[in-house]
Amino acid sequence: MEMNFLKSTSIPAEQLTFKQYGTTEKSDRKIILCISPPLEDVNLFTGIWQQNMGLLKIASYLKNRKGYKVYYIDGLNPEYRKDGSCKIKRKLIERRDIGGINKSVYHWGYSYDEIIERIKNLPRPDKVYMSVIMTYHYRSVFKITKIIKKIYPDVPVVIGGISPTLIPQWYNDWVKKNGWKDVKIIVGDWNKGKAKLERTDFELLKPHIPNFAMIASSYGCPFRCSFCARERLNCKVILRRPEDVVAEMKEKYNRWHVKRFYFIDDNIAVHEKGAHFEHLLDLIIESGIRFDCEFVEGFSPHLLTEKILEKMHKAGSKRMYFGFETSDEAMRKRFHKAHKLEDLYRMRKWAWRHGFKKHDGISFYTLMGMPDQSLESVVDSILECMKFGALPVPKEFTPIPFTAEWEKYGHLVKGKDPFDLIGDFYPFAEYNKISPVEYEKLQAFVQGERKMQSYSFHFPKRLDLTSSGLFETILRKTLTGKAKRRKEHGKV
Ligand code: B12
Ligand code: SF4
Repeated sequence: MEMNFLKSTSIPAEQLTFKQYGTTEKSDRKIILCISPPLEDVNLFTGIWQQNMGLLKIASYLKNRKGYKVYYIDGLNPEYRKDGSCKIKRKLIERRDIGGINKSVYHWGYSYDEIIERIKNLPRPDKVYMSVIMTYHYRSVFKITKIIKKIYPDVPVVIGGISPTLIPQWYNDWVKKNGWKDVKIIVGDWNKGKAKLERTDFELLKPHIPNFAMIASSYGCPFRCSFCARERLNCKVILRRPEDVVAEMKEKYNRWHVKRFYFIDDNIAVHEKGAHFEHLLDLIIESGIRFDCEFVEGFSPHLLTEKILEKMHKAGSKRMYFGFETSDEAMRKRFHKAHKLEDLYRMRKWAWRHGFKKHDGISFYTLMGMPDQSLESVVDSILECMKFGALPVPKEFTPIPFTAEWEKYGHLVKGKDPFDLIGDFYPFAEYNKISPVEYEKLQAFVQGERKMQSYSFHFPKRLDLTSSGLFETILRKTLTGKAKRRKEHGKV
C-alpha cells in the first residue's frame, strides 16, 4: 500500500527537512516528543473518555521522574468547554457502502498539516514516542511516522500501546517495508508497567486542559471472557494505593478544577475480595469533595455487595455499567461470563435502594454482530435489558487477536486490513447472512427507546415497526413470545 498522503498537504515533501523545522532552542536535557495521533474512524466517543492514558502516563514519568524535557501532542486536539462538554473537529475522508448502508469515515482531530506545524514549532527531539489504542486506528500512526521520518530522518521513533501489542506483525511488516532501522515496535507495558502507577500530568496538555480525567486504581482481572484481550494486555495484576489515587484526584481538582473522573479499571471489585474498591470509595467520600465518578469499564455483578453500592453512590457515581453482553444462556457460556442473571437482579434491588435511578442509572453493554450470533438473540438481549430497567448499550463486535473468539473465528477475517474490522462495518454480517441494515435498525430502535425514556417522545422516522423487515418481524415475535410466557406464569 503506497502512502501518498503528503500530496494532500500544503507543505511539499522535499521541504520537510530538519534544517527548516525545529526551533533552535538548546537543551542539555534529553528531549522526548510524545504524539497521540489524530484518529480515522466512523464514530468516536467524542467529548468523553478520549485520553490516551497510557502515553500520557509514560510522558509524565519521563518528565517527572527522569527529568527529561517532554512535549506532548494530543492529535485529537479536543476543545473543552466551560459547560463540561468537548468538541473534536472532524473531516469526512471516505464513504463506504456496507451492504446497502452508507458509512462515513472521518479524520478526527488535527489535520496532518497541523501536525507538521506543531512538530516544526517544537525543538528537535532526541526520540519520538507514539501510542495508539484501538487496533484499527493504526493508519494515522503510519502517516505520522512517515512525516517524522521526512522531517527528522535520524530521530528514532518508538511505537507502543494496545494496538501494536495486539497486531505486532502488521506494524513490523510495515517498518520492514519502509526499511527503517530506528523505528521500534514495542509489545506490552512500557518499562515493566512502571508508568501504570504514575499520575497523569495535565501540565503536558497545556493549553487544552481537560474538564475530566481518566484514571485507574487497578489493572487486571482473573476472568477469561472470550472476546476480551485483557489477558494479553494486563497479564499481571497491578494495584495502585487508593491513597495515591485519591491524592491524584484532589490534585487535579485543586489545580485544574477537574471534578469528573472516568475509572477504567478492568474489574475494580475483584481485587482483595472487594476491599481495595471499598477502601478507595471510603477515601473519596472522606475527601469531602463532590466528585463525579464513573466506573465505565463495568463490574462483575456477583462481586458487588450492598455496602459497595451504597458507597459508590455516596462517592458521586450516578450510573453503573455492566457487561451484560447477552440474555442467551448458550451465548453466555460461549463468552465465559462469570455472573448469573440472578446476580444482576440482586444488585438492582440494592442499586435502586441506594439512589441509582431506574432506566438510566444502570447501563448494560450488549454485544451484537458476532459470528454465529442470531438476530433473535440480540433482540431478546435488548428487550431483557429494558425489562430489567437498564439502559441497553449495544456494542458492535470488533474481533481482537489473542482472544478465544479470535482463535475460533479469526480465520474468517485472516489477512484483512485491521481498519476493515471496525465494528461499525459489521465484519461478520455476510458470514451470519444478516444484512447490516438489520443491525442498524436495531440501533435506531434502541436510540428511539432511550430518547423516550429520558428526554422526549421521539422515534426514528425510518423505523416502521409494523413492516415485514427481518428486524421488525423478529422484534414482534420476541415481544409476543415474552408476553405469552408472562401470561403463562400468571404475570400481567
Ligand atoms: C479505556 C478503554 C476504552 C475507553 C477509551 C479509550 C480511549 N482513551 O480512547 C472507551 C470506553 C471509550 C473505549 C471504547 C471502546 N473500546 Co475500549 N478499552 C479501554 C481499556 C479498558 C483501557 C485502555 C487504557 O487506557 N489502559 C490503561 C493504560 C495505562 O494502559 P495502556 O494504554 O495499555 O498503556 C500501556 C502499554 O500499552 C504501553 N504503552 C502505551 N503506549 C505506549 C507507547 C510507547 C512508545 C511504548 C513503548 C509503550 C506504550 O505502556 C503503557 C503503560 O504500561 C482497554 C482494555 C485494557 N484493559 O487495556 C479497552 C480496549 C482497548 N477497548 C476495546 C474495545 C473493543 C472498545 C470498543 C470498540 C468497544 C465497542 N464495541 O464499542 C470501543 C471503541 C471506541 C473508539 N472508537 O475509540 C478493546 C480493543 C479493541 C481493538 N480492536 O483494538 C480493548 C482491548 C478491550 C477488550 N475488549 O479487550 N475503550
Ligand atoms: S470480566 Fe471484564 S476485564 Fe475480565 S475478562 Fe471479562 S470482559 Fe475482560
